[in-house]
Amino acid sequence: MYATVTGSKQKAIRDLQEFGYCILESPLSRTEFKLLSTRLTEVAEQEREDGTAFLYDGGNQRVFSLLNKGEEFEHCVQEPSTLDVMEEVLGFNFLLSSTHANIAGPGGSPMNVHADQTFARPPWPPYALVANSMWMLDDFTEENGATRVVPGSHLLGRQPDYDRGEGDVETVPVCGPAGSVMIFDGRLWHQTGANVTGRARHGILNYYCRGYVRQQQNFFNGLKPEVAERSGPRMRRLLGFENYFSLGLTDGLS
Ligand SMILES: O=C(O)CCC(=O)C(=O)O
Repeated sequence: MYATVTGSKQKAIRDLQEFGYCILESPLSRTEFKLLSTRLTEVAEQEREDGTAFLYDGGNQRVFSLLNKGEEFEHCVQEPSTLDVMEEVLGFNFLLSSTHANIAGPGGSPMNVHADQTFARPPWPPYALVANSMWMLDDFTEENGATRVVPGSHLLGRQPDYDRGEGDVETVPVCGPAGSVMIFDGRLWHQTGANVTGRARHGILNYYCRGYVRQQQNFFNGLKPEVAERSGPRMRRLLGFENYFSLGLTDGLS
């Protein structure tokens, strides 16, 4: 038995330490969930209609830069109980690295097995530099392409070695009811599963990094000004507007 859906922060942290991931019970009300899910579906449909959609792997779709695409996504990246667990993995004043959606469509193929800290050359330190969260906007099942993981692989502290056949390592699906949030260590080997159903599996990936790691998205360049303007202290900190010790200073001042 690996990680299971939990409402307990202590169990979540134990699962993260042992297996490299945990699954939190839905932190959203039904109304909040509906708003988030509806907005993602609308944006994804719109991008397919207007020809700007990023389609890949035979049926899958990425929707990038969600913060520019609806206030619902601003609430999601700041959800307190997920940030609370994230802080256990990434430490004080961690940052939002990026937020985008991955929709595993019918017929979509599995992604290659990988860990999310590809940018870091080996040897990796014995802790995560980044961590991801997968917001399940549909029930995640083995059939509809639930994210698959190699439990415990975060402790290997390296990427799979494809030359030694580790790209074909056995993975297990991480299933949970719609609304659940899987949080996973940046060193965990994982992949999108294959969706063999007739309906899309929607997930939002809110990806975070330590306060001294470069963010995946350049928010100072790409974020709509109105999003930065309406952001409160927590959001400003996540975006990188606050300093991290002597990093990120403005004119030599914190
Ligand atoms: O969509 C998923 O289930 C996982 C996506 C993923 O592995 C990634 O974007 O790195």
